[in-house]
Amino acid sequence: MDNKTIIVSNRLPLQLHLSDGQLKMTPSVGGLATGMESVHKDEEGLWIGWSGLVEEDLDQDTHKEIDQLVAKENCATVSLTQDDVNNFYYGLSNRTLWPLFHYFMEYTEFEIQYWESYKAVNQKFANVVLQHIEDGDQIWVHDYQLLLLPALIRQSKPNVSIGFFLHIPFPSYEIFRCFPWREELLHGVLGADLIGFHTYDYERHFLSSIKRILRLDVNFNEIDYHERIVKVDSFPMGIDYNKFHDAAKSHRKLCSEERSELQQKLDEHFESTKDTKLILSIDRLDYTKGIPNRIRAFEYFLNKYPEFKEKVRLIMLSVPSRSDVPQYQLLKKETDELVGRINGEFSTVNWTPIWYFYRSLPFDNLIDLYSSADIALITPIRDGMNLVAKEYVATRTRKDGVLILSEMAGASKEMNEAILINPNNFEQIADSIKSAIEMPLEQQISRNHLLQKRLKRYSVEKWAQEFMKSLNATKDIEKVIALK
Ligand code: GDG
Repeated sequence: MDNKTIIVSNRLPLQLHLSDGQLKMTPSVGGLATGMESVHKDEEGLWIGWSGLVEEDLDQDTHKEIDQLVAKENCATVSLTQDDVNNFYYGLSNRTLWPLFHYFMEYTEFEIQYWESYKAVNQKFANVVLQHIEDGDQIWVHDYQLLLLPALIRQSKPNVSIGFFLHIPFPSYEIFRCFPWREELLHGVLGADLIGFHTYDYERHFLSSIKRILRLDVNFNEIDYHERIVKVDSFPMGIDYNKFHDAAKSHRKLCSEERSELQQKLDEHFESTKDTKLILSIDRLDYTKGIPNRIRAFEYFLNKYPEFKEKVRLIMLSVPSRSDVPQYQLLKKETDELVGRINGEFSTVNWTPIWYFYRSLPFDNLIDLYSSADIALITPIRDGMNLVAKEYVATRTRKDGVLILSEMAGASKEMNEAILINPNNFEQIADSIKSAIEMPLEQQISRNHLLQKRLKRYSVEKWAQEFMKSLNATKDIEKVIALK
C-alpha cells in the first residue's frame, strides 16, 4: 500500500452539531480547510482532530455514529472531556500560548493545571494518530494547540516523516523565554522533520530560542538534533484565489431579485448616498485584531478631517470568538461602548458613521461585503498572517479598492502595494484613510494588479504543495545522513 498523509489539527475540517439528540455535520469554511483540500482529497489520506463535542454529551451510540459519519469524509476524531476543553483549549492554548505568542504578556496566565492538561491532550491526539499510522507515512501537524505532538509521535514511530506548521506568530526570544515550560515545548516541536512559519521573522525568532534556550547548533535553517536534521522554513499561507475572485465576479452579475438581503441593503445605501465611501473591516472579535484601535482611529479621522462627515462609513463585521475567556467578554463590551459613543456623537438624520455586525455571515454575504467596500481597513496589533486582507484584494474584480493593512500582520510582508500602517499610530491611520479615499483610480488598479498577480500565483493549494514538497525533501537529507 502507498504511504499516506495524515493531517492533524485541533478541529476537523467539518463541524458537528448535536441538537435534540440529532447529529448534524457541516463543512468548515475556514482557510485551513480549503487549503488542505488538495492534500486531504487523496483517498488514503486521513484528517485527525476534535469533533467540537465533549464526551459528557455523547453516549456510546452517538460516539459510534460520529465515527461513522466522519470516516466517510476520511476523518477520525480525538475525544475530549469538558475538563480537557477548559484546561487545554480555553486554558493553555487560549489563555497562555495565544496571548504570549501575540505579545500580550498582560493577558498571559501560567497555570500548572493548564500545562498538565495540554500535555495529556497532546498525548490523546498522539494515541489516535498512532492507531492509524504506518512506517513511511507522512504527518502534517497544525498549530499552537499541538506543539508537543511531533515528539510524542516520533517516540513511538521514528520512521515516519512529520511536518509542523504554526499559524500564529512565533514571538521573540525575550517573550518566549517567559514561558515556564519552554524547553519541553521546544523539544516537543523538534520531533518534526520540517517546521514551517508564515514569515521569515517568525522563523528567525524560533531559531533564536532554539539556540539560546536549548543551546543547539543551527546551520542556516537546519537544526542538528539528536542525530537528525530538523529543517525550519517560511511558507506564507495563501488563499483560494479563484474561489473568491469567481464568487465576486458571478455575484456582480446577479439580477436584483437574486441579490442577498444584505446586498440589497448595500445597494439601497449606495442609491441614496452616492458619494459615501464604504470602509470595511472583518475579523474574529479578538484582542489581537486591534478593533478598539481601529474605531478610535476612525473617530480621530472624523475629528481631524470633518469634511468627510456623511461621506464615509465604517462597516465592521466582528465574528464571535472564545466568548468563555474573560478578555473576549471585556473586548465585546469595549467595542459595543465605543461604537455606541461614536455613533451617538457623530450620527445625523441621514448618516450613521459605523455599521457594526456581531455575528458570522454566510460566504455569499462575505462576498457582498468585500465587493461593496471601497477600502478595507485591517489593523491587527499582531496577526500570524491575516487572510481577510488577501481575500479583499482577490474580490476586486475591477481592480479598484484600497487595502490599508497593519505592518504587524504577516500578510504585510507580501503586500507592499497596500497602504501599510502602524496600528498604534492613530494619526497615520487617519491620514491613510484620507489617502485611500482620494487615491486616483489608476493607482488603485496598478497596486491591485500586482497584488492579485502574486495572490493568484501563490494560492493556498500551492502553499500546501510547497510544504509537502519540502517535507518530502527532508527524507533525502535523512538518506544522506544515513549513508555517512
Ligand atoms: C489564524 C491566524 C492566520 C471571517 N468571518 C467570516 C468568515 N471569515 C473567514 C475569513 C477568513 C477567516 O475566516 C479568518 O482568517 P484570518 O487569517 O483573517 O484570521 P484567524 O481566524 O485569526 O486565523 C491568522 C490564519 O490562522 C491562517 O493561518 O492568517 O493570522 O490568527 O478566511 O474569510 N467566513 C464566513 N463568515 C464570516 O462571517 N463564511
